Amino acid sequence: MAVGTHCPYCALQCAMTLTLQADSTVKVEGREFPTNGGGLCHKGWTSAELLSSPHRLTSPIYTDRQLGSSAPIGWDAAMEMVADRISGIQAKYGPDSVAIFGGGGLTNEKAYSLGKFARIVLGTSKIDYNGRFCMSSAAAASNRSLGMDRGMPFPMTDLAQTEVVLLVGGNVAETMPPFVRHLKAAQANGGKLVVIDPRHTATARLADIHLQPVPGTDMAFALGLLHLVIAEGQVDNDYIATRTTGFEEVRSKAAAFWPERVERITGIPVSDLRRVAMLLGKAERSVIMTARGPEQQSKGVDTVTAFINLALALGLPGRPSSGYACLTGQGNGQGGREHGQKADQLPGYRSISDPAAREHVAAVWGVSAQSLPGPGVSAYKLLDSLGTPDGPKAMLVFGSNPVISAPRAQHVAERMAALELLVVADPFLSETAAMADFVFPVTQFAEEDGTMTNLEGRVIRRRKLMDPPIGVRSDLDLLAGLADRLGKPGKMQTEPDEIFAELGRASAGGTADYSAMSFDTLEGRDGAFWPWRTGEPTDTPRVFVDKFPTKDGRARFIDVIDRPIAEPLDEEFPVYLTTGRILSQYQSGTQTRLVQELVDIEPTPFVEIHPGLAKRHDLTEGDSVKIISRRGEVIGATRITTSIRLDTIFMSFHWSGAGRVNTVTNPALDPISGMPEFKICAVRLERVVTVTVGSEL
Ligand SMILES: Nc1nc2c(c(=O)[nH]1)N[C@H]1C(S)=C(S)[C@@H](COP(=O)(O)OP(=O)(O)OC[C@H]3O[C@@H](n4cnc5c(=O)[nH]c(N)nc54)[C@H](O)[C@@H]3O)O[C@H]1N2
Ligand SMILES: Nc1nc2c(c(=O)[nH]1)N[C@H]1C(S)=C(S)[C@@H](COP(=O)(O)OP(=O)(O)OC[C@H]3O[C@@H](n4cnc5c(=O)[nH]c(N)nc54)[C@H](O)[C@@H]3O)O[C@H]1N2
Ligand code: SF4
Ligand SMILES: [Mo]
Repeated sequence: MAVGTHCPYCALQCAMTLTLQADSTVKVEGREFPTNGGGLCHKGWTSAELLSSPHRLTSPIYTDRQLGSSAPIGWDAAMEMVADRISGIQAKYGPDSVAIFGGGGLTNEKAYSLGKFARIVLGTSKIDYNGRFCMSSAAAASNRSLGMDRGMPFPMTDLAQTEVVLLVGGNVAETMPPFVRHLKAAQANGGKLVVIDPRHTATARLADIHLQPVPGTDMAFALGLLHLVIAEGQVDNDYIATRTTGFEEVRSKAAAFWPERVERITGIPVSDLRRVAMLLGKAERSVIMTARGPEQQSKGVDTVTAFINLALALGLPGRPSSGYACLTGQGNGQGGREHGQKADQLPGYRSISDPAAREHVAAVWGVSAQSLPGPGVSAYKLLDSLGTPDGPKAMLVFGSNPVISAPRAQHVAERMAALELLVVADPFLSETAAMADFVFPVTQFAEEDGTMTNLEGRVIRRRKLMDPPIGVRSDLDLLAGLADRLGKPGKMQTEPDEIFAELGRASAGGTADYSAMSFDTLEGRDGAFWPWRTGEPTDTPRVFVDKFPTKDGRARFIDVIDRPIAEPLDEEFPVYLTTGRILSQYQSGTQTRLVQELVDIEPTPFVEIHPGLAKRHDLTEGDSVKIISRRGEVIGATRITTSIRLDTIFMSFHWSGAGRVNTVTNPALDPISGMPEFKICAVRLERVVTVTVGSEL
C-alpha cells in the first residue's frame, strides 16, 4: 500500500511517497514535484518514525488538578466532561470566556472548522493562532500594499529566470533545504543571490553578496536602497504612474535615508549598500523576499512595507519572475491564515467586520449574521489575558505548543495555569499538553485526508495511508463531538472532502477563493493555485499580472517611518539576542525532539557567540552560559563562531526547561499585526560556574 502525499512539517510541503511495509513500518521516499524536485530534508526523511513512536498518546488523559492525578479516560467520557465544563463556564462568564488557539500546521479543513466552531458553536470572538507569531507582519503588509496576501506571487520554479534575489532574514538552507535548488537555478542562469542576515548562515554562504546588519535595522536598509535607486534614476516611472498610488510621499521620506546615515544605523558599509542598489537598479527581473528576520520585529509590518515600496518603485510585482514574496513557514502557514482561525477573519480571507462577508458566511453556516461574534484579540494578547478577570477562563489548543513558542513564555505558562479549563489536542504530550486538564490524542499526517496550501498558494492534497492507532481520532472528530454535546448537533462535519466543499462555498467571492476546487478537481495535477473561482477555467499561478486586487486595481505605496527596536541595549543588557531555527529541529520540538536521529545531530541548545564576546566573558567552547534578559534567563552551551556579529548572540527556540529561549524574549508587539519581537531583545551573558561536589566554594 502506497500513497503520494506531502511532508508534515514546513511550508515547502515537499512531495513524498509513503509505503506501508509488511512489518507495519512506513517507508518515506521523495516524490518528484515542482517544489522539491524529489528532494527532502532530514526532518522529512524521518517524519514517518513518529507514526509508531512509543511516545504517542493513544487515549485521552484527564488530570484532576485538586487530586494531582492523571489517568487515561475514554473519548466519550472526556468529551462529555469538557462540554459540561464549557457550558458551566460560559453560563457563568459569557461566551467570550472560552478561547481557541489554533495552528498553521493544521489542514485547511481543520483551520476552517476551528473558526466555524468558535463562531457558531461557542459563539466566542476569542480565537487566534500561532501564525500570528509567524508571518502575520508580512501578511498585514501585503494586504495593505498589494491588496492580497499570497506568500509567493508565482510558482517557485519561476525563480530560475530571476536576475537578482534579495533574501532578507531567511535561512532557507536550514529551514527549507530543497528550496535552495531554485536559488541555485537562478544563479546557474547568471542570477545573483543577496542575503541580509546578522549571521553568516548556511544560506549566506551560498550568496553572491552577504550583508550583516545590526539586528532590527532592516527598515533603514530598505529605505537606503530606495533612496539610491531613486537617486540613480532607476525607478520604473511608467509602472509607478499606471499601476500604483502614493509614490510622492514615499519618495520624499526616502530622501532622508542617504547612504552614510544608513551605514550608521545598520552597520552596512556605504559601498555594499551601493552594490546591492546597483544590482537591483539594473536588473529587469528581481525578487525581494522576506522571512522571519525582518518580520518578527515590533515594526515588522512597516519593515516589510518598506521592502514592498522598493519592489513597487522598481516595477517588480506582476513582472515575470519578479516581485515581492514572503517565505511562509508552517506546513499550512498559508492556508491556515485564510479560513478563519485568525481573530479578525472569516473564510476566504474575509474580514469579520465586513457586513457583506458576515452575511455570506453566515448563510453557508445556516445561522444569522447577527449571531456571529466580532473580531477577537491577537495571539499574545489572548495568552496574556488568560485567567484574568476580563479574560477567558477556558482555552482549547489545537496544533501549537505556546509554552515553548510564545514570547515571555514563563508568563504565558503562568497565565495558562490560571485557567479553569485547558484542553489540548495533540498527538504527543507537548509541554502545553502536559499542563492541560484534558488531552486528546489526534491523528498524524499519514492517517488523514485533507488539503494544505503551501508557500506558493498552491493547494495540495494530504492523503491517508493508514488508520490511526486505536484510541486516536481526528481533530475534526473532537470538534464534532463537542458540538453535538454543546447543543449544536450536526453542525460540524467530520469528512475532509465535505468540509473542503463547504470551505469552497464559504470562500466564494473572497480574496482566497477556493470555490472551483474539490478533491476531484485537485486530482491528477500538481495542486492548484488560489484564487480559482467557480466558473473560471483554471487556477491562478501568477497574480498581479494586469492589476492588483485593490479597489482601484493599483498597488499602494505606504509611507513608513523608521523607529527604534523595542528594547535598546544599555549597560545592564549590552548584547542583542536573536533567535530562530536549526536544520535538525522543528519549532517547539514536540515532534523532532522525539526522533533520535535528529537529536543526535544537535542534542542540546547552544548559543552562537563571537570569539571577541566570548573572550570578554571568559567563555570557551562548550561552556554553559546563562543569557539573562528583563524577563528571565536561559542556559545553553557556548558555540564560538566568527559567523555572528560581535554585538549579537543567537539561540534556537526548539528547547524546553532551562534551554527555553522564549523565557527571555520580548513580547513587544507590532501595533498592526500583533507580531512579537522574537528577533531582538537586550541581554547579558554570565558564565555558569559549575560547582563540583566537595569543592571549597
Ligand atoms: N529546520 C527547521 N525548518 C523550519 C522550521 C523549523 O522550526 N526548523 N520552521 C518553519 C517555520 S514555521 C518558519 S516560520 C520558517 C522560518 O524560516 P526562516 O525565516 O528562514 O528562519 P529563522 O531561523 O527564524 O530566521 C531566519 C534568519 O533571520 C536572521 N535574523 C535574525 N534577526 C534578524 C534581523 O534583525 N534582520 C535580518 N535581516 N535577519 C535577522 C537569523 O539570523 C536567521 O538566520 O522555517 C520553517 N522551516
Ligand atoms: N524565540 C522564537 N520563538 C518563536 C519563533 C522564533 O523564530 N523565535 N518562531 C515562531 C514561529 S514562526 C512559529 S510558526 C511558532 C511555532 O511554534 P508552535 O506553535 O509551538 O508550533 P509547533 O511546535 O509546530 O506546534 C505544533 C504542535 O501541534 C502538534 N500537532 C502537529 N500536527 C497536529 C495536528 O494535526 N493536530 C493537532 N491538534 N496537533 C498537531 C505538534 O505535536 C506540536 O505539539 O513559534 C514561534 N516562536
Ligand atoms: S523542507 Fe520542509 S517540507 Fe521539505 S522535507 Fe524538510 S521539513 Fe519537510
Ligand atoms: Mo513559523
